[in-house]
Amino acid sequence: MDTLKKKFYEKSSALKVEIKSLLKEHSELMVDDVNLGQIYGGARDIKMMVWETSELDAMEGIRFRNMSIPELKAQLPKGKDGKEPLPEALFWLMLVGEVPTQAEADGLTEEWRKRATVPAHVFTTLDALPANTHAMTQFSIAINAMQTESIFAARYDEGMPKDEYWDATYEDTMNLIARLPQVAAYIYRRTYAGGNHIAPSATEDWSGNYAHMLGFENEEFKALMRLYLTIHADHEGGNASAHTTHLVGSTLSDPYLTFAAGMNALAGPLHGLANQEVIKWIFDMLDELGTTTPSKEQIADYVHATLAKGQVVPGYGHAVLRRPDPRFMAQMEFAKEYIRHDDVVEVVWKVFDVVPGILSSLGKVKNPWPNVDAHSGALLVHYGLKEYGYYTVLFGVSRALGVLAALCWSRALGFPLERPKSVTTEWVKQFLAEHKAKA
Ligand code: NMX
Ligand code: MLT
Repeated sequence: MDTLKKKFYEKSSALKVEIKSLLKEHSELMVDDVNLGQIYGGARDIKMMVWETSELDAMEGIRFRNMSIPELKAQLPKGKDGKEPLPEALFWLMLVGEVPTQAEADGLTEEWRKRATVPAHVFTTLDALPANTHAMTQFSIAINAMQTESIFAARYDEGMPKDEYWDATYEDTMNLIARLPQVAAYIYRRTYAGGNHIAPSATEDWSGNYAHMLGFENEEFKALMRLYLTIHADHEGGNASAHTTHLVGSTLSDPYLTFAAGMNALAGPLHGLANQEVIKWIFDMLDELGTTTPSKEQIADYVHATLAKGQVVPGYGHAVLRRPDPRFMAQMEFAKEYIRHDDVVEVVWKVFDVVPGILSSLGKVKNPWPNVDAHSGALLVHYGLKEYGYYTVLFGVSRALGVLAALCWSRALGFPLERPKSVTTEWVKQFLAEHKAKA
């Protein structure tokens, strides 16, 4: 058994015993109340699942195993740029709760390289799709097509006992993560580079190899990919892609089908697709204004016009966060460090100066600040990855790390089928009538 798997087995077995004993004593203890607004309002804030890999604080933002993004940047093993953390190291941290050594992180790069062979029929399946199929649709189809390789599905079919679910899930997780960069790069090259594909590198880390297969050899872009694939990886369990993965995974769907479901959630414009919407919105604004250096007044007018059309300002607002997203700030810092001047980056920063005030003035937007998607596109455009219809795939490759590490935990801890209660408005009216009668 490899070191990571052994560590995961030991830690998850110990936690399983601990959870059993704490539930034996405290399972009836109330941890939350639910009001009617929450039932109709997208279940905001309701504590209803366990997610071990990360936790979100409305003010401080995300913590991965209790480590903030600046702490990850300082403490995780780095790629060859020497500055940005390796997503491999973050996966290790999320899976076993320990910062790996450089040798352990590099060993994981090597392990994923060994597992990276994508079955040929996945490419044939992609090639059968019309070239204008959205990149996220292609991504979801390709992940489903890879399901033929699922060890979990094969072993379940052979009668695998429950206490081995974690093992088969771990194996699928490792293979799937190892294969995603080539699948994702293939989608980019068939859609935007005339099907001129690039073979994987035998020396690059997971992010560097992905950048290489996309067709980008610039070392700064590879550094950006390490940061990008780290910061998008996980955002606790309640976000739509994570929760979908958790729900579908709870049916014992194998990791391929489960992850594909999560990616279909990520493809929505209120969630991960917002990264393409942001840059589209900026390009449309620049086109309409006929300048790449709009003034703050011009941007404010454009924001008002967007709102007047009944549309949202993409990249702003959040269901949980109530401050600027630290993932936005991390990308802003990257831009300040690496990019001397770029018109689109400058526009993103001017939008940051203008939008919060306007959204606050509406009186209904709970969080007027930028989220992760408000910045990512401008950095990609800077390095030449301008095809924004592809951006959510990058988010998805990263999100695999968090949601699949969490799926390993759910299987190891033996979490049951998720099945919350729904009510009808008729039930609500009846409840209110009874409530009134009692008052
Ligand atoms: N622009 C305009 N209106 C907004 C925005 C925005 N960026 N954000 C929230 N609102 C509106 C929202 O539509 C709602 O209006 P109404 O009552 O008329 O339906 C009102 O403000 C209250 O919404 P909130 O409670 O503040 O936000 P909620 O938790 O419902 O939604 C988002 C959160 C993220 C869906 C919402 O802020 C939004 O639509 N933002 C733009 C899309 C976006 O950037 N999504 C990416 C999120 C991050 N990610 O990657 O997943
Ligand atoms: C995410 O990264 O999943 C988004 O910020 C959405 C969320 O947390 O709800």
